[in-house]
Amino acid sequence: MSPIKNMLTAVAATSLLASLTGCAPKNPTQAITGDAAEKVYVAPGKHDEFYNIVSGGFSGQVSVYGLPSGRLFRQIPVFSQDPQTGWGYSEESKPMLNTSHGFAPWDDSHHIALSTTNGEHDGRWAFINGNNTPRIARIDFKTFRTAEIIEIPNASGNHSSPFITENSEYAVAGTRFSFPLDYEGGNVDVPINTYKQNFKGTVSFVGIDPLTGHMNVSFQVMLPGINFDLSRCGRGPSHDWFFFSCYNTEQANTLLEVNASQKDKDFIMAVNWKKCEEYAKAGKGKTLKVKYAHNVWDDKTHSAKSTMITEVIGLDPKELKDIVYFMPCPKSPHGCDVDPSGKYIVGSGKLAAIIPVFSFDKMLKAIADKNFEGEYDGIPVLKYADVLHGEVQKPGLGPLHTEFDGKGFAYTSFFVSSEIVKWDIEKLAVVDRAPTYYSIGHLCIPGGPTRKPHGKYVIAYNKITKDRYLPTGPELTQSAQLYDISGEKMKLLLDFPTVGEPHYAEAIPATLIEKNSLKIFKIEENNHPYVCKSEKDARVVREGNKVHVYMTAIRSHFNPDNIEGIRMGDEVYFHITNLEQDWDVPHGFAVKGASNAELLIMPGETQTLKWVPDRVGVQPIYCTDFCSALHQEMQGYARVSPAGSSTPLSWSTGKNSDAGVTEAAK
Ligand code: RUQ
Ligand code: CUA
Repeated sequence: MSPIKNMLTAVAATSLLASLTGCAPKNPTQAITGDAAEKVYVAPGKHDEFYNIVSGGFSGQVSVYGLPSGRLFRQIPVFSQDPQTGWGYSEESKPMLNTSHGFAPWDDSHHIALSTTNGEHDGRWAFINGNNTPRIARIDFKTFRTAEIIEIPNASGNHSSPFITENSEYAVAGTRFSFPLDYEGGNVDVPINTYKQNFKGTVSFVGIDPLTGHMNVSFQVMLPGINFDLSRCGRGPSHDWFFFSCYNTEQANTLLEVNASQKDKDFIMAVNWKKCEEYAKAGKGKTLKVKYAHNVWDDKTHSAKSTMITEVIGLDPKELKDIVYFMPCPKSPHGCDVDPSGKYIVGSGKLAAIIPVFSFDKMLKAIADKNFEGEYDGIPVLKYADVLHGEVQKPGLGPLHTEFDGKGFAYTSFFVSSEIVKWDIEKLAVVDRAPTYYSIGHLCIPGGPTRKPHGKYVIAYNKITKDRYLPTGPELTQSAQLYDISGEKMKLLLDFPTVGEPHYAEAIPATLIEKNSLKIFKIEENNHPYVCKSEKDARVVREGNKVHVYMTAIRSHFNPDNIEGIRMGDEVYFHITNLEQDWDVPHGFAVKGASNAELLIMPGETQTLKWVPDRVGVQPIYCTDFCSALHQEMQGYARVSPAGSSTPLSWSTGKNSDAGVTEAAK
């Protein structure tokens, strides 16, 4: 949440406010109208109307809630390891977390972007950014799993990401921190105070394959060294454009809270991505040497593959004059949001006392007239008055983000004054305000960033929850709040806790997703190299000090469940295939003393746990997911003998202990 902190301290520095923590609303027990409970009540056995896909912030995960109930359905590990499923621990999933810095099993995730077709939700994928080690992940709504992660080269902090174009042509990734870039073969070991000369920024356009969803870094735009914060694609008439908020045009390298708040205006940057695409295809870019990881999950091999890529196309706006323009925007803008008509761009200056709304038509006209105020590092700067639709006066303190209801209204979150403010886009007039508890960051209206918002609710994602829930030690739960926006006035309906700090979220009608949800993986389509498609193929194979266990799981036993002949110094790979072909029958797998995780294996899937025994003896293996009445019987043993022992390799299921030597060992 550094943009926020940044804003806060800057607020303090400019002594607009004494409070550093944002304001608690005056009336924390705001009256809830009598029908609020009814409006969020989803009766047992009934389904919610919307999925709410919420960024897990510093947890590096995504959480999935139902709306209006606020019930939590799932946490999806993305840039994180998850010991309950084995994500990031199983041999198959480890490559998903590979980067040019090596294995990076954590990140700081801020924004969700749901795939769209013609500017409307299509229910196929969710994208999320990794802010730290710059990455974008794609989650497949068929499985609710992370299907792909791509690293972003020439970037440091991927914050203005992964906002997406109207037909999911591209997701974007803008570098938050500019830094010395070696793309011109230069030296990157430079003094930090040479920021102005040596530090550079980029925004990358990550192409998305329309059929498979597979991503690739199609091109990047090489930009001056400033901070890129947030972004949104144009829609309808502005379809070909992308807008980014920029701060620190002062190019400060220290104490940004003061030094990056010097100028009255920073920029909203407009990028004509269609033109960029044309230039990239016509070979007008430069080939830059880079190194970045591209990791793809395959639902047939049930495994991930990681590839290192070494080149990217860079487009230089100093040479390609008509791809990038700057629009002056007051006071270190954070949110940069485009309304459903695609005609207006809302900039939210963190320190501004107004909300500027830019007109896309006026921007085009100013560009056509070449009516520039000047250039910033070779990029044309338009005149504020020429591109402004108007300013919303006295909206509140600390505007951050804006969503739209599709009925001509915008809803802006105000961190410092802890409220949501509803205003009329054409008239630029405030029509309603509702307190939040407290210090709201992002907000979400179902379909809010599309051409046709589904409206109905606005959800506030708050940074502070003091006094709202039972205490849980020094750290209190993070929180969301649901408001009814079907009438003229916003009505608070529900508080619900979230996992990790909630940043951006989107909500989508359940009907667009539930019909495509996968129930099982077909065992006949399982192409895992260590699959075991029937119990009779279960076996144990030694290759030097590697022991491969081809194991099956079905209610309620493993095959084999007795294994002998493992020796100290061995690496044991348990490749477990879940033979079930019924919905919702995963099996778990655990071995005593494993230093990594357990596994949760879905019907028809194969997953591998590596185990390096640390002592001689007999260790239990067992299922960790209560799968049948005889789940507690779903267990077995692995015997570990001393290094160099002559215990023969043997395996079995269903041989009694008094039957003597096992079949295989005979
Ligand atoms: S930011 S709370 Cu990282 Cu999306 Cu504005
Ligand atoms: Cu399988 Cu419990």
